[in-house]
Amino acid sequence: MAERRISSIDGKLAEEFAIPSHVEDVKEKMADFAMRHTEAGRRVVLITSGGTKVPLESRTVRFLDNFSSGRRGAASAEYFIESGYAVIFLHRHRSLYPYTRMFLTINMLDALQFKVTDGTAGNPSDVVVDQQMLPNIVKVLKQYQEVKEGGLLLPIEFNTLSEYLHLLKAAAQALHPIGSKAMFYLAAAVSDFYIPASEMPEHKIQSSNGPLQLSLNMVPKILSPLVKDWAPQAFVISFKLETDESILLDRACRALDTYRHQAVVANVLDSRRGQVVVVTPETQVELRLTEEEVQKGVEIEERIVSNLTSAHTKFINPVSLHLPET
Ligand code: PAZ
Repeated sequence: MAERRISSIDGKLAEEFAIPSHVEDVKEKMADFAMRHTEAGRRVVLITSGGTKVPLESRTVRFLDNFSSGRRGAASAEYFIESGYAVIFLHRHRSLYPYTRMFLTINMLDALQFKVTDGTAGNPSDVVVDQQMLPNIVKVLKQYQEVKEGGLLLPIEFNTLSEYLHLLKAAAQALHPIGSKAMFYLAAAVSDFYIPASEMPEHKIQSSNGPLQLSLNMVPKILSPLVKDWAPQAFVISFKLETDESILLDRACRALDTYRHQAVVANVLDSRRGQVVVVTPETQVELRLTEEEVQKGVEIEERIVSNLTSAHTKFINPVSLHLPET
């Protein structure tokens, strides 16, 4: 029964979601990355980040989108790297990106000037950075360059829901050989609904036809084959977002019951920057920043990553219980 469900999700993926032409190349890249870092003694985390776009027309003019900025995924990538992981960053095109995320609201051209020598500005090859406009730029640039030199971050972009689903499947298969050394940190906000290609109009929907009624199908629950089939030994963390706090923990527990993975990070839309609950089959641990920590610039992602990397260590090396012989 379970096998039939898994293969039907696979079939649905192939039939109803356009396969990106570069998926096999990306899979090979991810597999090489994972193997190289595992051989060097590192663990590998696959982070998904950002929202998904669901097209309404095949020559897409309009689409359904969601709120996710990608900040959680981008910040977490930095903390995972700091904790010794190599990171595959499967993110939505133009969502927040590790390291550059800190400077996104700044107009770069306002932060750059031609160097002034002897009272004259002008050698166009001499550009200086106003470090007041880009706080911490030197520290962040150093970190970024070290990460680049160490090849610790593999960025992979997606845009549409179809791309996301196929690339996540490819990632899971690429990480299969490294077994429990792989972590999946599924922080992207993925649409639950879509219009199948067979039911999608080709051209721009005309407003002259009157009010628009949409009928959306359910997106297949890809966590199921990921956990059971594609990467069965991996440490898998999903995220659950609600706006109604009263149903959050119940939904998180239900997800764990259904998919049998290792943990759910549960959060509420309005408080997600300062408070989450890490739910496992045995525990519910609340992580919360104090007002003082928020003021100091502490980020909740640092706490989430610390909690999960410790849990991953225990997952890889379960403590065997030696009972005294009687
Ligand atoms: O991307 P962001 O930093 O704005 O928000 C993070 C988040 C709320 C998308 C993430 O924590 C999350 O809960 N993702 C899963 C959402 C869901 O499908 O329930």
